[in-house]
Amino acid sequence: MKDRVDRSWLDWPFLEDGHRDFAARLDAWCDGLAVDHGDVDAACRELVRRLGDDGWLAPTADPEGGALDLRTLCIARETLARHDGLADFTFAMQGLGTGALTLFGTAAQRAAWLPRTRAGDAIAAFALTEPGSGSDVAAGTMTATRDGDDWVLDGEKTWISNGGIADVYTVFARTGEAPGAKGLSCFVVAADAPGLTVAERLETMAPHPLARLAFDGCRVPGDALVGTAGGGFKVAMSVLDTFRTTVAAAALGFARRALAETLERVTARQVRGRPLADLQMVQGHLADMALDIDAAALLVYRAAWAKDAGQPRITREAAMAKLHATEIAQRVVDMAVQLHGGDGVRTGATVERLYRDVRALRIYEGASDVQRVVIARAVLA
Ligand code: COS
Repeated sequence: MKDRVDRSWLDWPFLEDGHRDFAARLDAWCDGLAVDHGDVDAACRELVRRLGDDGWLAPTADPEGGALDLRTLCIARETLARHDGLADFTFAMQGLGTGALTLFGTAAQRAAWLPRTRAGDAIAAFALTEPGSGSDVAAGTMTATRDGDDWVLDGEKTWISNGGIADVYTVFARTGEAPGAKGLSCFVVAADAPGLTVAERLETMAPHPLARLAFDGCRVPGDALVGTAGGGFKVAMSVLDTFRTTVAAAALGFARRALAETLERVTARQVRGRPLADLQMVQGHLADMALDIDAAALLVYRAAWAKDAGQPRITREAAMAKLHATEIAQRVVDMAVQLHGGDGVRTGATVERLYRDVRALRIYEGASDVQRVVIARAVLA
């Protein structure tokens, strides 16, 4: 297929030559990526292995601690999502699952896990959501209780991506310093910790490893605490500020692929002897898709650039990027399906896959209405 993907954004001043080079190399690497998704656990393991072997997971974690290069993470997710949603997923989870360690971990915590997750030798997961608290993180009820030098974790986490195949989880639990947001703490928990089990595997419309986890007297050593006792909410929010921006980048990748597929379709498909693209109504839709994509990309790389330039918090910018990019990606993909006609809903068609892949992005890591809450608070402050 003729490559119809717009890469002009790579020339934007938000980016440096190193980013442009990274994007070109990863794009070329993805051309050789053909992983069978029949068994998602096996596919994810293979993708982590291959991404790790070829060095692509390096930007997901910094064993020295400190900030990650958010523009690189966004370029990686956008590029991977454009080629293969599961490749994007595996990349993202290595970063989200270890974000608390990179940003808040001790040297020993970082040394124990980050070289392994960056090499693809260990799989990471982020365990925040509970059966009774998704959007309202401060309402989490899972507990962590001091017992001698150890902590004992009791409760449940659900919708945990990589649940079931992860080697390490960053887990948020109530340690009781205060009610609500100020009484949560973060822990790093190895998957083989006694008392941690996978209670249920969850199936979704865009399959990936997902589970409900049970912690039943799960004992971890005192040095499993990440950051300070009672500081877990801020750990979670700081990690989400970074990774919400990357969710927006993944949405952008899906949208760009949808537009590229659509351009191919409307130039090849004939109506009354002329390409579909000659119809003004079709051109109008193409214009809307391209405009939506550029506007979202500007928000994504504005947020990433602000973070990399040293802005202490990008809560508002990340929320704007996530809200807008995920909403427009849904619209763009939907229009791509529409312009493909019957072929758009045919099982196995690229746009049919994108239609399923893009939906969850408006829900996870802060649903669209949570992003509106975050933006409104920033605007009102
Ligand atoms: N970075 C650092 N600190 C932050 C922060 C951020 N992004 N956001 C909030 N905080 C701090 C606040 O400053 C406040 O601390 P102080 O009292 O010392 O000022 C504290 O954390 C509590 O903040 P707030 O009162 O805003 O918390 P709320 O309980 O009202 O929650 C929302 C705010 C709804 C925005 C939050 O719970 C959220 O993001 N929910 C969605 C979570 C999510 O993404 N779930 C999916 C799970 S991951 S797949």
